[in-house]
Amino acid sequence: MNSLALINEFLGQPPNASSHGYQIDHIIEFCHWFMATLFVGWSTFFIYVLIRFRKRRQPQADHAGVRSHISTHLEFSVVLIEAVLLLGFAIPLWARRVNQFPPGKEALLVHVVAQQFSFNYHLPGADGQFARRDVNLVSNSNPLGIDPNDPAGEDDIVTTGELHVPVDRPVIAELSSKDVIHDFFIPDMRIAGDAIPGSLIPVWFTPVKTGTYEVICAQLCGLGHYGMKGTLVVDTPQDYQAWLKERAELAGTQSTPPASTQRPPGEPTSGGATPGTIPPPGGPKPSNADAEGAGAPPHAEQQLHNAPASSASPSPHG
Ligand SMILES: [Cu+2]
Repeated sequence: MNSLALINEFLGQPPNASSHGYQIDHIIEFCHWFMATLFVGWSTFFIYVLIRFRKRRQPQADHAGVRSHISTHLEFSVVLIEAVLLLGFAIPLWARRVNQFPPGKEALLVHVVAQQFSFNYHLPGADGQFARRDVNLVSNSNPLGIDPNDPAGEDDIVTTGELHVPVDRPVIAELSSKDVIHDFFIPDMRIAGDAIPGSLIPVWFTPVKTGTYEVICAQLCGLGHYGMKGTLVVDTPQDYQAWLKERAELAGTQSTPPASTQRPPGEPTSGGATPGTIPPPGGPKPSNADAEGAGAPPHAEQQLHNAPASSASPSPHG
């Protein structure tokens, strides 16, 4: 595979970081080399024909045309190679991706809920149980509509924009969307799947290299599509446990509003909007908006719930 890797690098493909990615790289490389060979072959033939059958040399047109069968054999070979590529490589590879999911106990299951213009992640926490979600409970401080009365949700972890996963463990991401069709795409993991409202679409991958990778939306989903990016951090198992602990601690502070002393200096202690919420479009401007806008450090709670500035716009049209 490495001998062929040149063309993928040339086309700007980032290095693979997942266990199945090399198979996808291999087929992309083979297809590109195959197409490059065809391009050179047919171009050479075209130029040869232009010169060989030019009018000066061939004043009298020959209506019988080509008598040799070389081109028939060539075309048949191309069809055969394409059929082998499709039936022998592409379809079996695709079938393994969609039919052979890792067993539930072994894999890390995460719900990915896309929205204009960010990705939210829902992890089940220590009990392994996801809380019930209800679209009627969705608010700016509860982006996934998690039922606060469901005991399964007490240890659930919700993050926006950044997801951590441990290395060498399969990850199953169940994709859905709150508004329009998005596409959860992690180029380094060689994985992509549409996030469609009303559907739950699972995709899976096993990260094999620690690091920070870009998550992007691969469906034109609105005016803010260009900014719909996130981060996947592949941690060592120890770092992943530390992140889970940190998230669980942050989640524990969710229900308690920050004491007035925790507010940034200059911010009114009461009367403003609740931290972590965004006023509805056209609604009154919160009195602490200026203080927040002036670069005051966000509360931990806001970090947990709020999407990045580009995606926190309350307008569904961005
Ligand atoms: Cu999108």
